[in-house]
Amino acid sequence: MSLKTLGQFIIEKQNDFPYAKGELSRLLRDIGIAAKIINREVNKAGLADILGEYGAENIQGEAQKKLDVYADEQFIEALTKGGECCYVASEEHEGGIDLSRHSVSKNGKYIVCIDPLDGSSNIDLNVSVGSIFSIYRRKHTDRPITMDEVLQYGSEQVAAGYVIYGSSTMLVYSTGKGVNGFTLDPSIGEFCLSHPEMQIPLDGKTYSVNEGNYLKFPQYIKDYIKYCQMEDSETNRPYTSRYIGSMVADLHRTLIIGGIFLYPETQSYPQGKLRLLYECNPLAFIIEQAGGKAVSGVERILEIKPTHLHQRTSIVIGSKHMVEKVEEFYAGHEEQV
Ligand code: P6P
Repeated sequence: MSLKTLGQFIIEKQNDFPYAKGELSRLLRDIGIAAKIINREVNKAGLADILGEYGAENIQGEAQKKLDVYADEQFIEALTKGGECCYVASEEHEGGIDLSRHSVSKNGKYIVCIDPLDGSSNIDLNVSVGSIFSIYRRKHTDRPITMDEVLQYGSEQVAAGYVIYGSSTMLVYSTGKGVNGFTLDPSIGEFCLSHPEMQIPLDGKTYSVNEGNYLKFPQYIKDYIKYCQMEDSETNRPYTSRYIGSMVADLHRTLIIGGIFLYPETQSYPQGKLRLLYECNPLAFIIEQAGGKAVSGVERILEIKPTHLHQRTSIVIGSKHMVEKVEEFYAGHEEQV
């Protein structure tokens, strides 16, 4: 495959959007630039004094590590300078950041929701972490941005993607016409197309869930986990259990080889733990574009009505047939109630 950089690919695909004037292309490139800068720091985190508690706490009440803050700053800076983004909702900020007050961004057409460094508690353990982004079109450019413009359904995303800082650094994204993966070539400092037209297998042999929460799961989830563990050669069971505890890493594996990832509601997180706007919606968009499925248990993730920036949801996501099996267990449970 001849070398094709992210920039070349974005421009080439711009023709997929007849009315595109290049704004989304520039926005995606801005995100790619931030990812390369963050990658540089993530890769040397063990060396720099960037490890350790930053002292502050983010709105999740979690100790904010310096790398979280650094990653957030890089995305905000790249999006502000790029001028295509008028508003950012970030895991690291309680409220959104209205960039439209900056002259360069006042006509920005896009709203970006980001988890700048997901799984950052794993940084000190040298486990893969990731950045997740979700892009919406601003609905009204003739008035100040309102929260209802930010709280759009996941199905209204114009683009979404993630960066995984792992054994190699990859950027995987979709603009609604399939999923493409780019691997960072450090020798030239470019993301290069390495995984064109990614498709998630309809079936997999891996299930991914924090089984430490088993006793707190709803009954239909407990029943499904037992189903995964039962011997049945026709359906390749028992499945293999794999849980990294970094959503981007667990989802990337699921996208590549198939499988299912579950973070159900528990007593500790009655709405589920993972965030709708900047974790579940973008990853659900990607997985659906790759031929998979993503539900909360009761409904399609992309059809959940957002009500606030840091809203949580339960999620079951991955290979289409595996998610449908969980839905059967849910329906069966509903009948029993
Ligand atoms: P638990 C990381 O903190 C994160 O937000 C996701 O990346 C990950 O999937 C999940 O939380 C892990 O949560 O409760 O299993 O440690």
